[in-house]
Amino acid sequence: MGDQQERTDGAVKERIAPKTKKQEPTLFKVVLLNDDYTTMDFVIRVLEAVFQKSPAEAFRVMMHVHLNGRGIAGVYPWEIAETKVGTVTTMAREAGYPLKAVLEEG
Ligand code: TYC
Repeated sequence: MGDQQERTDGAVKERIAPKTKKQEPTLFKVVLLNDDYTTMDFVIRVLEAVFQKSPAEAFRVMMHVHLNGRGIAGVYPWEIAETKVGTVTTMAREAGYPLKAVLEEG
């Protein structure tokens, strides 16, 4: 038996965590912002590729952002939301568009 190992004479030590109510992970909205230069087609493509929207839903969200200035592309736990913002930004810059996505808690 290694030095680190405790001798328990075969007894099984259990430490039962106190029952706490399971916390829901905090969710973050990925919000798309309107601009005058990104094409409607590109925004639709991003919504389909990054946010798994159907063509009809992608069109609806894009038009909402176009008309209202901003709109929710999706709601995710922090790491996923953050990654999606990065993916949108990379795709947009590579295509030469200023499209912006931001995170919002809640
Ligand atoms: N306003 C853009 C245009 O008229 C389209 C657009 C929609 C851009 C949504 C960004 O997040 C956006 N070409």
